[in-house]
Formats: sequence, C-alpha cells, structure tokens
Amino acid sequence: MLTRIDHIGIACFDLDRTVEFYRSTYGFEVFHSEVNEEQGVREAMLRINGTDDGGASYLQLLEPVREDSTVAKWLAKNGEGVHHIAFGTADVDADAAEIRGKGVRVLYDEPRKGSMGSRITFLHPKDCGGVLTELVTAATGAHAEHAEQTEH
Ligand code: CMX
Ligand code: CO
Repeated sequence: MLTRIDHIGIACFDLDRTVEFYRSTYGFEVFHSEVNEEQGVREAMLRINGTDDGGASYLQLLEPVREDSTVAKWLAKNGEGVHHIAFGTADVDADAAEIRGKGVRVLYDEPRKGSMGSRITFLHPKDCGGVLTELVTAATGAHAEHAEQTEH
C-alpha cells in the first residue's frame, strides 16, 4: 500500500518568486521542473529529504498555465497555499482500485502522467475530509532515465 509522503503540492501565482522564497529561506534547490500540459501547470519539484535511496519527499510548487486549469480555479477561490498531498506507492493501479472499492471517488479511470515520468491519480477531496489526495508511482528503470533525458 502507501509507503511514504511523495510530495506536498503548493499552489502559487508566481513560480519563480516562490522558488526563490524556498531557496533563500530554507536552502531548498530545484531538483526538477517541467510543464504538465494535461494538468495545466508549470511546476518545480524541490527535494527536501532522502538521498538517492528512493526515500526522498518533495515540495511540488505549482503555477497554473491556463485560466481554466484546476489550480487556477483553486487559486482564484483560495489564494496561495497547500493544494494537495501525495502518497507514494509501488502500485498506483492496485491501490486506486482498492480505495475505489471503499467508496472513495478516484478521479481518473486510468492513472495519468505526473512529475518526472510518474503515474498519478487523485481522490476527491469531498471524500477525504477536505484534502485533495494524490497517489503516485514513481518512474523506475528505463522510464526514469527517459524522464531524465526528456524533461529536465
Ligand atoms: N483541496 C480541498 N478541497 C478542494 C480542492 C482542493 N485542492 N479543490 C476543490 N476543492 C473543493 C472545493 O472547495 C469545493 O468545495 P465546496 O463545494 O464546499 O465549495 C469542491 O471541492 C468542488 O470544487 P470546485 O472548485 O468546484 O472544483 P472542481 O469540482 O471543478 O474540481 C477537483 C475539484 C478536485 C475535481 C479538481 O481540482 C481536480 O480534478 N483535481 C485533480 C487534478 C489536479 O489537482 N491537478 C493539479 C496538480 C497536478 C499534480 O499534482 O501533478
Ligand atoms: Co502533485
């Protein structure tokens, strides 16, 4: 099942300014950045612990790239802040199916593309006590190398 906090998603209006806040205040550097067109975001992943043993967690700083994106809608309503949490799992398909069986709405029929070649899905915040919850299976092996080459 779910084995760790993969990341915390933080919505912001200005990604560069927010990256600079996390760098100058805490010393966190950008580990990876990309635009996820499907999700409508430009994002920076800041690795905040772990080494190269697969145990790292991230802050995922998110800036909307479209006015009709979910993050733009959320920012307009709430202002900047914590947008979602994400649990890491070795098998997002199996965990999503199991959680769906418990009556929690899983937003996607099939996991979609997330940061760094990962596969992601979301649980509806109204079924999770007001917390938008993401499940993530990180890319491994050839997938991870592909993500390194194409998305940095
Ligand atoms: N956390 C907690 N509650 C949230 C929320 C969030 N991030 N987003 C929406 N809600 C709540 C709203 O406050 C609203 O509650 P009320 O009815 O009580 O006001 C309700 O959910 C419906 O919200 P909405 O503004 O009408 O938004 P939608 O229903 O259109 O969309 C959701 C909500 C969760 C389906 C949509 O945000 C979604 O599909 N999210 C998953 C994708 C995503 O967030 N992508 C960006 C991150 C990408 C990444 O992590 O890689
Ligand atoms: Co996320």
